[in-house]
Amino acid sequence: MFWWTSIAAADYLPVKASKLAGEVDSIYNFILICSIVSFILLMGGMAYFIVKYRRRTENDKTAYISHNHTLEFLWSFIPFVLFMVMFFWGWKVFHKMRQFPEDAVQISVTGRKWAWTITYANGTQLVNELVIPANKPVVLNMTSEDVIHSFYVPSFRVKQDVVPGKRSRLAFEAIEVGDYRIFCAEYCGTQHSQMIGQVHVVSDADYAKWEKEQSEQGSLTPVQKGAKLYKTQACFTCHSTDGSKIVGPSWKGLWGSPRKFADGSSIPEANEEYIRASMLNPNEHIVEGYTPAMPTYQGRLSEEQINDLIEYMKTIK
Ligand code: HEC
Ligand SMILES: [Cu+2]
Repeated sequence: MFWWTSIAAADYLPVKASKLAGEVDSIYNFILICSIVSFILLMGGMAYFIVKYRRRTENDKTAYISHNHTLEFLWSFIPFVLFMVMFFWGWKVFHKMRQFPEDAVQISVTGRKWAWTITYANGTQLVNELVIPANKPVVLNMTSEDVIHSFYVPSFRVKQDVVPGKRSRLAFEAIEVGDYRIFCAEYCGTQHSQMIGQVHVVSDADYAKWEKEQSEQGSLTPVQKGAKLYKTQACFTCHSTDGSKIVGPSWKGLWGSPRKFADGSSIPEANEEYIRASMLNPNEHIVEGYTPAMPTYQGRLSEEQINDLIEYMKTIK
C-alpha cells in the first residue's frame, strides 16, 4: 500500500450506493490527481525560477531566448493526452448513465417550490420520499411546476435539472439497501434549503410488500384526500397547520375567521368562495403582513381537489 492509495480510499466522498458511483469516483480521482500534480509542478517551477533567475546585480541581463521546440511540444502534448483521457473516459461513463432501459421501474418526479412529488405507475404519491428496489434499474421522468430545480442524490452520483415545460430523465441502479439524501441543487427561492428528501432503497421482497400495502389503502374521505393534497401539492412548504408562520399564513383557525388584507380592506369570514379564490387568484387579495409569493393553482387543481382541500382546512382549528 502506498500512502496515496489510502488517501484515495479515504472517506472524502459520500458512500457509493449506485452501480456507476465507483466509475464516477475513478474519473473524479484521476482529474483530482492530475490537478494536484500540475499545481505542484507549476507552482514549484515558478518558485524555483523566481529564485534561480532573480536579478543579482544592476547589469544582470537574462539571455534572449525565443523558443524551445522540445519544451513546447511537451507542455502541449502531455496536457493534450491527459485532456483526451478525461474527455473519452467521461464520455464513456456519461453514455452508460444515459441509458434508459424500457423494463426499468418508471417513476414520475415533479419539482415545485419547495418539495418533490413522486408518482408511481399505480397512482401512489409520495412527497420528498422515493422508495425503490435495490439492484434494479430505475428511471425517473421529471419536470417542474414552477422554476428550475435540480434532483441530486450524492450517494448515487447523479444530478439532473428539472425544467418547467420540459421533461428530463435520470437513470440509476441502487446497489445498497439503505436511506440516502435527495437535495435540490438549483437555487429556487426562500425555502430552497428545505427542499430535501430521502431515497429508501429496499430489497425486492420489501418493495413488493410496500407496493401491495399502497394499493390496498382503498378510498379516502375528502378530508383525507385534502390532507394528502396539502402534502403532494407542496402547500405545506408555505402553510403550517400549527399556527406557525412560514412563507404564508398558517391554516390553523383560518376557516371562518375574519381576514385583513394588505390594501386595508377586509372580509368578515374566510368562506369557501374566499378560499377557492385564494388558490386560483392568489394575488387578488394579499393577506396583511405577507408578500404575493403564492403561485396560482389555476389549471393545477380540479374543482374536486379544491373541495377536498377546503374540507381539510375546516378540520384545522
Ligand atoms: C410558495 C409558497 C406558497 C405555496 C406553495 C402555497 N401558498 Fe397559499 N399563500 C402563500 C402566501 C405568501 C399567502 C399570503 C399572501 C396571499 O394572500 O396571497 C398565501 C395565502 C393563501 C390562502 C389565504 C390564507 C389566509 O390566511 O387568508 C389560502 C387559502 C392558501 N394560500 C391556500 C393554499 C393552498 C391550498 C396551497 C396548495 C395547493 C397553497 N396555498 C400553496 C404562499 C403559498
Ligand atoms: Cu428547488
